[in-house]
Amino acid sequence: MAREIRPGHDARGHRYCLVAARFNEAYVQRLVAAALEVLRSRGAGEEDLEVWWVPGSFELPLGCRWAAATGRFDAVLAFGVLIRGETEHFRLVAEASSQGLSQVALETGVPVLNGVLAAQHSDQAAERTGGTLGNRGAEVALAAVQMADLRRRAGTA
Ligand code: DLZ
Repeated sequence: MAREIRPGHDARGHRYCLVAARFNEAYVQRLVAAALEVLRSRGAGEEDLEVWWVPGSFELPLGCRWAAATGRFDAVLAFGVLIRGETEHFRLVAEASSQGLSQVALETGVPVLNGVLAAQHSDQAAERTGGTLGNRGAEVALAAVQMADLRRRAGTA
């Protein structure tokens, strides 16, 4: 019988760092609040939760890298909201942020979850931060709990 490892949904005994971008902060606050709620409901204690704020989504990878480098966290969650504007900047920041986050995860071995929302307009951001389409922060937090658990079970933590 093959050894099968399925991640659990228990956050007890795991530490999480939420790195959040202040740009479009009203929406990002909602992602962070939903993520914290999930982590607490799954058993994470207040002493196991930290929230670090960076200026914008472009700065998220470096903030996450610093968090991962402390060795204190079982998972790092990045949150930002990009709203398409008139300029090319939206695409550049979105790509840099997404690529940077996966690079940090692969280089450090610490799970880095991508909670950056790229929206066409503010209505779309509202729908996905506690509106009609749920809250992306909650989904990302649940994925973080599973990755932290899998990492421990696999013996790589
Ligand atoms: C500059 C900029 C723009 C135009 N749009 C956003 C955005 O929609 N969401 C976001 O998180 N950050 C944005 N930023 C800021 C950049 O992420 C970054 O903080 C600055 O370019 C400074 O490096």
